Amino acid sequence: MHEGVVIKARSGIYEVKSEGKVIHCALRQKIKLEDDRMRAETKEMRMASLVSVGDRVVISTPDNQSGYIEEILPRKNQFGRERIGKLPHVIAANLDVLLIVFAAKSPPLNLRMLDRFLVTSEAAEMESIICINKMDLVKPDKVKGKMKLYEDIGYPVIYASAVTGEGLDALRHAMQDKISAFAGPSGVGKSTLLNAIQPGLRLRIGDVSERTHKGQHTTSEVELLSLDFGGFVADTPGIRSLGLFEISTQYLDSFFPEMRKYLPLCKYPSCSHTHEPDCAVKEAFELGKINTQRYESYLRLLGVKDGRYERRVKGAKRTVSDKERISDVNTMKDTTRGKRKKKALTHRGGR
Ligand SMILES: Nc1nc2c(ncn2[C@@H]2O[C@H](COP(=O)(O)OP(=O)(O)OP(=O)(O)O)[C@@H](O)[C@H]2O)c(=O)[nH]1
Ligand SMILES: [Mg+2]
Ligand SMILES: [Zn+2]
Repeated sequence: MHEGVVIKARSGIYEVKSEGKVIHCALRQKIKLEDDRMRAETKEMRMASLVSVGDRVVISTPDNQSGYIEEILPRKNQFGRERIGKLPHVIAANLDVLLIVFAAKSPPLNLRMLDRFLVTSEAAEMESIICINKMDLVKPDKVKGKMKLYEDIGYPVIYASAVTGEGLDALRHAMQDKISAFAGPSGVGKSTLLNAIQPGLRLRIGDVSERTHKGQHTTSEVELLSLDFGGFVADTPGIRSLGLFEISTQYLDSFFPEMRKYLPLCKYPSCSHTHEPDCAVKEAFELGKINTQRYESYLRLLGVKDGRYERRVKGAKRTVSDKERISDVNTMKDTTRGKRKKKALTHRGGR
């Protein structure tokens, strides 16, 4: 019996890297039967999430060439997407770092979507690094100005260009000796960057349609690629913001690092930071300590329809009727939230 990491999964055959060798493994029937983590309508889908790239497994190798997966070890985290009408699909498990890649331009830099990726990554307790690619297409200062907000929150931001080579060393440094994944919308240049980081990977690259500025979903399979300078990286297919794992609204506030320090100071432990009195988060927002865009992202993810919130200028009326209704329901239903949130906070610590 050996331990290994699944580096590729395709039609029921898993490539497992163990002690420097790659062994093609099948899954023991007993695991398939025992597993109730995922109940899918079709065999393929179930397989896709039962064992995923990045999973640590115990294998037996009767003939040294091929083997069996005997046990799947518990995951420390998982990154994946929702699919309309289907069960969620785990794209990669046990990631040390999620590199969230967006383009400075073409497709346009969508910060709302970036917030969704960041929250998903926080929820999975992965380290997140933001990478803004295609810096060759823009005036750098403008984009850097936009991104300062994220640097202030504490997220590392790497500015890159696969064309000029900018940022490639910083990316290599961030990935070295880690299990990482490149995630982000389609067409932002994830595969192109990886090809530039390690020539020889020869990942397929797509065109960004000039007309729609939308990517074409060129990458479809996920594989952990071995890095010459140490570590593994997964190139993942572009994910539409809609397709990210749903995030529980219960802990949503703690997935916004800049809100965390204010959470214990709200009067009500179950505060949704929308309409409650003595809310430390809203107070911080009013004082300009929490960015409006980010607060609006929070409201949207909470389920507020338009996610707009205007700072209370003297005498001005707030526009929060939708959220008030939603958070009223939350407050009524969920009395244990504060306690659990505190636990989550201590556990996660600060950034
Ligand atoms: N100008 C410029 N173009 C780039 C850069 N990086 C990638 N591109 C182009 O952007 C397009 C999309 O690149 P891909 O690497 O296929 O994008 P992707 O993120 O892997 O897309 P999916 O696999 O669909 O998720 C290609 O035409 C690349 O040549 C860059 O730094 N600058
Ligand atoms: Mg790709
Ligand atoms: Zn509050």
